Amino acid sequence: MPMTLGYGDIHGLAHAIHLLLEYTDSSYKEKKLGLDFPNLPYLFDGAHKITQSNAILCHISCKHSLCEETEEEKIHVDISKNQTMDNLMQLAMICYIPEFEKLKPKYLEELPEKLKLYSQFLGKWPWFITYVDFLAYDILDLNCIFDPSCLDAFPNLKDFMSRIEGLKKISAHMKSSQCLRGPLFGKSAMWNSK
Ligand SMILES: N[C@@H](CCC(=O)N[C@@H](CS)C(=O)NCC(=O)O)C(=O)O
Repeated sequence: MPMTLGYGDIHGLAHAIHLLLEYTDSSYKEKKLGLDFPNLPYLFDGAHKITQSNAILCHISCKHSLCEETEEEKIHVDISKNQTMDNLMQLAMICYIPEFEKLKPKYLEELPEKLKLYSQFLGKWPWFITYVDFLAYDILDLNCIFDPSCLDAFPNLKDFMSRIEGLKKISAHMKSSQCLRGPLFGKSAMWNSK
């Protein structure tokens, strides 16, 4: 039975695999993904082939009329989705480097200042906005796994997390085997890896 190689229309990481498959006379076919910017994750929705996690979230959100509407909402969404991505990268960065144990105390020391900004941004509102609620939940959740007491000083963020977890469909998903609670990072990470 032929193997199937799936990748984008680029040289990238698949070239060496192609060479080896040819060299070993292996029987294989290619699944051309047709992605503009091949990456993971990707979402295929009918004719749409989408990469970039925030573009995927935005697409799903717009399909369900959960998109921001006013100029103020658009700015709010843009700021918060980029902020959550920055904070996710900061956490991922320390988790992937060999000096993880050395850098962890500094991360933990700076974490309350970062969380304070989320707390002030949310203020008295029940939600951030649109799909940003799930991004904000995710970064807060990751930090709670990293430091379980990190939200103790921020009751509005704790309440926000409970509200997300209390949504009927989210609560059911979290109880299901489909909900992947870990590992958080890939094999080469120094913390919470495969
Ligand atoms: N900015 C991209 C980053 C995607 C990314 O770095 N994906 C990682 C997995 S988390 C990957 O392995 N990409 C496949 C690749 O680089 O070939 C996004 O938000 O989707």
